[in-house]
Amino acid sequence: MNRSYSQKVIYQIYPKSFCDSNGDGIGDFQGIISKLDYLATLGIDCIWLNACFESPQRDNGYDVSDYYKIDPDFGTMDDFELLCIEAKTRGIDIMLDMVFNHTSTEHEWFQKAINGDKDYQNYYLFLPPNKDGSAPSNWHSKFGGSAWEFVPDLNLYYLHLFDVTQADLNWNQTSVRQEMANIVNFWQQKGVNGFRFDVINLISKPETFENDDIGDGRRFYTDGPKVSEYLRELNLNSFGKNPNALTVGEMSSTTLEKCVQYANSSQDQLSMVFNFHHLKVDYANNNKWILADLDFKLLKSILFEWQLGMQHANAWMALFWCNHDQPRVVSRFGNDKEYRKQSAKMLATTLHLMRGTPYIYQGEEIGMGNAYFDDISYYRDVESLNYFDILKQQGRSESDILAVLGARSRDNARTPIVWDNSLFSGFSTQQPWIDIPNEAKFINVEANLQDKDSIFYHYQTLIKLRKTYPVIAEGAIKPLMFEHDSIFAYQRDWTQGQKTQTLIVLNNFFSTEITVDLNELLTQLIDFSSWKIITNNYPDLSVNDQSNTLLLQPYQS
Ligand code: TEU
Ligand code: CA
Repeated sequence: MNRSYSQKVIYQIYPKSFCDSNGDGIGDFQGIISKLDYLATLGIDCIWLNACFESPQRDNGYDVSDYYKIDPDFGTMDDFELLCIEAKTRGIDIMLDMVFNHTSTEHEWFQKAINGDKDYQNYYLFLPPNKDGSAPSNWHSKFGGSAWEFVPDLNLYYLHLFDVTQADLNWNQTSVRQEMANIVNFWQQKGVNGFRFDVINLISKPETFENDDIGDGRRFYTDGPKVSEYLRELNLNSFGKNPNALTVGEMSSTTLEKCVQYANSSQDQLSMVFNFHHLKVDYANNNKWILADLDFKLLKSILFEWQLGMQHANAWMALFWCNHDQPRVVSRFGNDKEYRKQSAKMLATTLHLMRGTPYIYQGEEIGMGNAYFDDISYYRDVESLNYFDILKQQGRSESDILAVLGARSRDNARTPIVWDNSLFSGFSTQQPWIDIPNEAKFINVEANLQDKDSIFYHYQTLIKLRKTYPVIAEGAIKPLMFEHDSIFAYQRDWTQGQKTQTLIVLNNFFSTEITVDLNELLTQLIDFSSWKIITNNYPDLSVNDQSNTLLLQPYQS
């Protein structure tokens, strides 16, 4: 079945760091409005706005205190509605971030609960201590420490899988599920068609809470038994009635089987899913805070496993390298020193021509890299600040921890967009909430727009290709040259009646001394004569650094 959104490309904006219009050093909606023509030039179809409802900002908006209000840092409801109108006049839809697994402890529901209101205590996971006074289970918060916080006045613990100020909601309560549907419907009535659901596969908690003696507890609360039931109900009671709805679920530590279920072809739950397995291939024993080199074969096997698995089930997935929680891909999997431009383009081609919906994280389209902050005073992210202390307590040296943060901290993705090389990079007129790394200055939007061979125009080309060739939006995928230890290659095939299209995508992932003659490789694969090269970085086709080539067999008459 065709999916209306298979040709779409979604651009993720972290509002705090995109563009500041009123000189307070914090990005805002008026700032985004001022850059909509830039995004229209790129050619994207939808803007995913990271969490922007009223929040104490302990986790930069993923701690919501009011789902019906825009956080004043970003502007007013009028500013939001103007953003929607201005985006729509450019053919761009808006996707909002629905943080439904937990609320801020400053939310009125939690405040009522903590003041003794039993109905609202049932909105959360409040549980009595064990007989020995210990927490209901030994689970860890993903931001470090226990996942339970004791409230002496109530003699109860509450669950927080993330920060202590982010209390998990009890989706087993019908009233909670109704509240969530009401929130989606409120924003749909304002013309919002897109919804990203934050860690939505964590909402089905177990009936009983037991200790995890082999892990941090995630195996007990991840992909719980009622996730699909809750998603179907939310679909029926809110976005499922909207023919233009586009929904994506962030799936934490999930499985391919579960994602096939959540994003199946009947679309009774979500349109598509984010999964993160391909972004753990440089973790040593699955630990984000222990650096390991990119395991390229593992990256290929995971991406192709998911591509083939979702294809086989006719389910749909998001395609992404970066987001606001991940280090920047050109620094992580590319080469932001000698081959920034080539590797950024190569990574974009590898991803954008696969089967699924591509997401571009703000700044990725101009090759922004990690911040590499070398002092803890530059960091803002609660997860990074917590782990700075935790890793020190574990005996890691400060220089080692800063090296790890420099590579892995979520703040790497949250530095302000560099629009030009002026004092505050065209982001603001004063010092931003988080530093703009010095070496970033020469990587800016203005320079990209002036360079016809820039990373920006390569992304623009990829977006145009997706809208031009059905083989990209709808075609089947199969791996090629899987055993090759530096080429990432695959084939796409599409047929409609008498029309066929075949696309071969070859990417040299490493800027090593390996001289890869794509020409030679291609002739091994295909009969060159009938093929049209529609884009490549290097006309001679034989490259020894990071580049890519893609070919398309034209429509057969
Ligand atoms: O992230 C889910 C999540 O697990 C993150 O903690 C992320 O995977 C991890 O930091 C990578 O090391 C979502 C949001 O995207 C994130 O910004 C929020 O902090 C988190 O949920 C809690 O709402
Ligand atoms: Ca501002």
